[in-house]
Amino acid sequence: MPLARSLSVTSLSGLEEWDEEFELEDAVLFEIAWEVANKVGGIYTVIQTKARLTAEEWGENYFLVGPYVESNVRTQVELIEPTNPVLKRTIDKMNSSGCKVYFGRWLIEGSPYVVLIDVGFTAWSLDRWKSELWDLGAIGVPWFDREANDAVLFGFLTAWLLGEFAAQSEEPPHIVAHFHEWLAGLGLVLCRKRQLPVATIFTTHATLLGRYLCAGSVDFYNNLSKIYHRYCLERAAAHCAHVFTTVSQITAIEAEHLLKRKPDIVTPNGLNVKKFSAMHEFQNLHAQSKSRIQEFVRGHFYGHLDFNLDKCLFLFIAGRYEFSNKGADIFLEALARLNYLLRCKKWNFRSCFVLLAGQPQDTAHTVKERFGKKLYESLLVGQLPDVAKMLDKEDFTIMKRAIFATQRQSQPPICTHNMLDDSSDPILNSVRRIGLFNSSADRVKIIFHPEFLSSTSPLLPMDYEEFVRGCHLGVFPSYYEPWGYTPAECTVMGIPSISTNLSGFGCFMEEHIADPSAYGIYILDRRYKGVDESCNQLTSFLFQFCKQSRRQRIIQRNRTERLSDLLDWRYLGRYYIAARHMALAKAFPDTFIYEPHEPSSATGFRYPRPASVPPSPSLSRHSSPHHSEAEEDEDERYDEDLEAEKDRVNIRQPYTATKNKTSANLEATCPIHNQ
Ligand code: G6P
Ligand code: 1S3
Repeated sequence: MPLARSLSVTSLSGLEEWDEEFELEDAVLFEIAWEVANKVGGIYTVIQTKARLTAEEWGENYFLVGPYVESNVRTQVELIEPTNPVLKRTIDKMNSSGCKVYFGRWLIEGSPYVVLIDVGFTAWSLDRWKSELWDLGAIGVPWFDREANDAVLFGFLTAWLLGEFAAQSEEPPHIVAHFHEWLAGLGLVLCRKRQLPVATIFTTHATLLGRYLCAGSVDFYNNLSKIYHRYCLERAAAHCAHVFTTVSQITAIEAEHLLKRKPDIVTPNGLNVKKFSAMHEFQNLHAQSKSRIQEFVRGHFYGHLDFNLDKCLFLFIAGRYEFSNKGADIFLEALARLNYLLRCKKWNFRSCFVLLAGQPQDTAHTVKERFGKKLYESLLVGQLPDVAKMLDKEDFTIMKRAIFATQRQSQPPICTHNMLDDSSDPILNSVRRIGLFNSSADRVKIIFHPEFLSSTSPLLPMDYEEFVRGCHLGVFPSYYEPWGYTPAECTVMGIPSISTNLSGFGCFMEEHIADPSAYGIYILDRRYKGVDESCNQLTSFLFQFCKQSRRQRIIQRNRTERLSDLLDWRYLGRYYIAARHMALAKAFPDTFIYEPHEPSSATGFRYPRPASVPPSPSLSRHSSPHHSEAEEDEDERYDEDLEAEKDRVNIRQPYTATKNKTSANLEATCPIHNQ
């Protein structure tokens, strides 16, 4: 009995309506990654945020496949009996043949099914499988590379799972298997070698060589023995896939040169955007979170709080600790230059980045409580209080003690933790070199919090999301960044950010927004400028940002938040859908046909420049929100502009796809599309 599944995405206010029906028949989707229910980095975010949309589309026929990690399963997965009879037989068969395979629901939005494989349990097969791999493609995996050993086990086990699933099916099945990153890639290679009835997709989120070549400080020679065989696995998967994808245009270029295959389609990363019913709710959240950050800063700088916290701007950088790849090097240098400019110009504000909790406030609370009690007692007996007696000797002693405690001789610390490798830590060494030590003359203060943020931390009890909301600007001047979730997360929370034209996110926004900086999306040129020039541009972005008034910042945040539809999986998920249709058509040409539309005259959707912003031809000069009465009407005019733009590029019909008639109008929207 054919299954008809339909996907209806109609609620994207800013972008387009998209309502389509297509039949996938009995097709089953497996999405395979080492980061399924196993947080290591950005791939986890991709899969976890996309799950709801994919589960809506594929329903009972969507299965994520990842490694079994007991600690993760305990907190994230509800283990259940397999619901699909074919999959149940498959798992039973594997488990009776010496494997340990679990089935459950991943407790995230969309509650997708997960198949989790305990690779350690089948380690007894490692040598045999490695020798098979050698016979297959002369890829030799050394014994000491634990990650690559896991990749071999995971690869053979996932290919076993898919092969067994096909064998257990009564009718010839239509399986789509989407593999992410080199760690999962071997399963794909084996599917093709064994000629399984599987339409395969391989997505690379970064290339191995790209990452190594860009990270200047990585110990290249001592890592040489780990690079080549991993690269071979990655390249084999890219070449064997029916459809090969990367997460951005910039990584597509990298893949073309380093993996020698041009991606068939770019599948940009989205987020699960939650809209507030009240338009300005996110502004209130900014104010609430900011006051908690202010409290932390008050505590960190106690005894040195000679600046007005209300005029303090909070800038931050966050991410995997790859000092130069993530651009922490040029951020620190730019902060030193900004400090100089602010000191010269005597601007009436300061800036901080990454932040801490307060103490003197406790004393104030204690004295207030005691004061209130005496006031209450006096009123109870019907007398007005004698103000001279409201504070007694003990109150004064407590207050004096608090004041003495705040009189510190040393500067406020840079780092919130004691670092084991203090003398070799690249951030601390950079701070020493640029001499930003939080002295009272410095207009730029630095706090380094070298740990993941958590609401249970006694130091700064905030989750990352709350922290981002309370800041003013996220600064991510990465050199190597295939996509870059950090600025994307800022955008959907209405917080402006700086990214670069070497990051997938930066290039994507540049392509889709007429004047990104007017929307609080500052894109640094790290591709065509030297380091010093880029650093000057970054300093200029920071300086211009610091010069904005509160009103301008509020307007800019509103604009930033308006872009969130662009980053929603409900919009970006279409590229994954297109990749799956392409793969189905290539693997099962008798059942599925993929027909891209003729290229249209549309040039792709672009957010227009906000009405009140004068044209800014130069990338290095950014447009601040105009400070005029006209801003009051801006929202209305913006909507009109957007409607006009939508009509111009005719974005309401991206593409439709049906069984035996899969069609696409991808040229208008896909960054890359080589059929
Ligand atoms: C939000 C709040 C306002 C507050 C403002 C502070 O917009 O709704 O009440 O004044 O944030 O903005 P700032 O950029 O100075 O943190
Ligand atoms: C990679 O994680 P990373 O921080 O090592 O994959 C992410 C998800 O696609 C991507 O956002 C990021 O740029 C890559 O670098």
